[in-house]
Amino acid sequence: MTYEALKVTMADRVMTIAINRPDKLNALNNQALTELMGALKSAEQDEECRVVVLTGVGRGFCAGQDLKEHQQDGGAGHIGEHVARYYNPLALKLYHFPKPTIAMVNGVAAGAGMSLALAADFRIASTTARFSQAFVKIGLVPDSGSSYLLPRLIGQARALEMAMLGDVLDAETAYQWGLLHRLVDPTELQAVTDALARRLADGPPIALAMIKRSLHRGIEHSFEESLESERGFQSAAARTEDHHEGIEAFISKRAPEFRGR
Ligand code: LHQ
Repeated sequence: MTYEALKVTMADRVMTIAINRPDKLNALNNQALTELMGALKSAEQDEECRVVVLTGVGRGFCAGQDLKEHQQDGGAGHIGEHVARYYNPLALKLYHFPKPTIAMVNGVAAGAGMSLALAADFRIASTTARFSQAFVKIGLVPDSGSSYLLPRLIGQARALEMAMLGDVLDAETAYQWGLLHRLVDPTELQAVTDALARRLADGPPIALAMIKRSLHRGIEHSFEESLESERGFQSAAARTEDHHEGIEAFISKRAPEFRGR
């Protein structure tokens, strides 16, 4: 697949999807939205791909919806349709993605661009990153999963403040608030992301996919339901070759080689 609004690369079992509209801080037009979905689907199907890194080219991560294109398309009248067509499927795809995902936040993440970062499993940001629930500034409300994900990550009080004021949060505060897994110097962003991606790529793929589903359920379900759900996942995990490989590697004091079987 060829991309115009993205740069997609594959190395060491890691697919990097970089939104490539740097002049617009990687704001999402219809083309970028369509390509993002296509790239995620191909990462899902590609057996060689074990991890996905989402990032932006240039000084921005993603400034959310391309407001100029949306205005030209006469967007205000059918925002609901636009969200249903592009953003909700994208947020669902990313949140439920069956392989580990990392948002490598190189710069500003605003509006739906911030929502995408929230839907990833990991957020590694450079000190140049900034975060804004920009929706309110244009008279809109959080979408693409922010109303669900943000309070769960930073708590209701801080989420309400971000959503109702739309202020730009600096990376240091975002880190202190628990929004980020790592905060690094811009010069170290790629290397720190690569190291985490490699660790995840070496992990047991089937167990990793189930861990994600299990923790998602844990947030949504009761304790009793979670125990039952854990039991089911554990039984399935125990039937994988990777589990046996993990045990054998432990006993023979060597690193395991997980194959996703
Ligand atoms: C942009 C954008 C942008 C176009 C920067 N669009 N060009 C869903 C469904 C349907 C409709 C509506 O929305 C949604 C969900 C959403 O995502 S709503 C939220 C949309 N995003 C925003 O409201 C953020 C708008 N951008 C900003 O507030 C600022 O640009 C931030 C705070 C992100 C960065 O500020 P600065 O670092 O000062 O950069 P800048 O403002 O100078 O932007 C650089 C360029 O990027 C500039 O172009 P220019 O030609 O003047 O150099 C901006 O116009 C362009 N740009 N965001 N969303």
